[in-house]
Amino acid sequence: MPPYTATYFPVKGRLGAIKIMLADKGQELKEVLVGMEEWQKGDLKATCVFGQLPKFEDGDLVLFQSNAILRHLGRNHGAYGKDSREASLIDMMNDGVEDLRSKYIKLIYQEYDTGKEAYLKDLPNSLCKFEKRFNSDFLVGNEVSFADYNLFDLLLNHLVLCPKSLDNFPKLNNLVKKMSARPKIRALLDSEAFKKIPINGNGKQ
Ligand code: GTB
Repeated sequence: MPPYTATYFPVKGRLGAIKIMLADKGQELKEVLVGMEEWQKGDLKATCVFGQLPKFEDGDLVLFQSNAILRHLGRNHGAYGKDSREASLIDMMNDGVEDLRSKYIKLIYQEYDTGKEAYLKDLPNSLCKFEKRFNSDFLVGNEVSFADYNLFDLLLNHLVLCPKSLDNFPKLNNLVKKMSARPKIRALLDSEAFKKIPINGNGKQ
């Protein structure tokens, strides 16, 4: 039996980075997909701590909040830095990824038709903050962390939103290239199951 179960909508959304990290760490994931009709009945929502998915189960530990899930997996699979100093820096960078993801989600679900041009104009101001942090292939230290998986997933979404979005960011391009080349991540990205899942729930990408 896989140790981990994730319950989520049939989209990459906030589960994408978690799936990429688990694949890279050689971990199996059982997925429970929830359709909107079932969700709108409200029974499952009522059991979710914040009324939202993803839900993540590690044995009898039940977690909500995608970033708490990433941190949990980072702690348990050696992707949270070599010491507490690195862990704090990884937290900081992951909070930055969350800030950009929130803007991306707002664009996709609320402003896609009216706000895409302004979003793309401002995007370099967000991306340059990450670009500046790379002294190696990773955001912090010399090992992959949960923040790298999270940023990588979000950059993949941005390359779909605008294929040229990383053109002036060699270090972000390097992250995408290196992460995509990790054999277990490559296998996930190339799998039909992963390719066919939409990024978002409203058909926008
Ligand atoms: N802070 C939380 C986290 O990081 O986990 C945010 C979780 C969240 O926004 N969950 C959304 C949700 O549960 C799904 S992600 N929405 C339902 C609700 O609030 O009742 C965004 C999303 C929305 C819709 C679809 N869809 O239609 O398939 C997919 C993904």
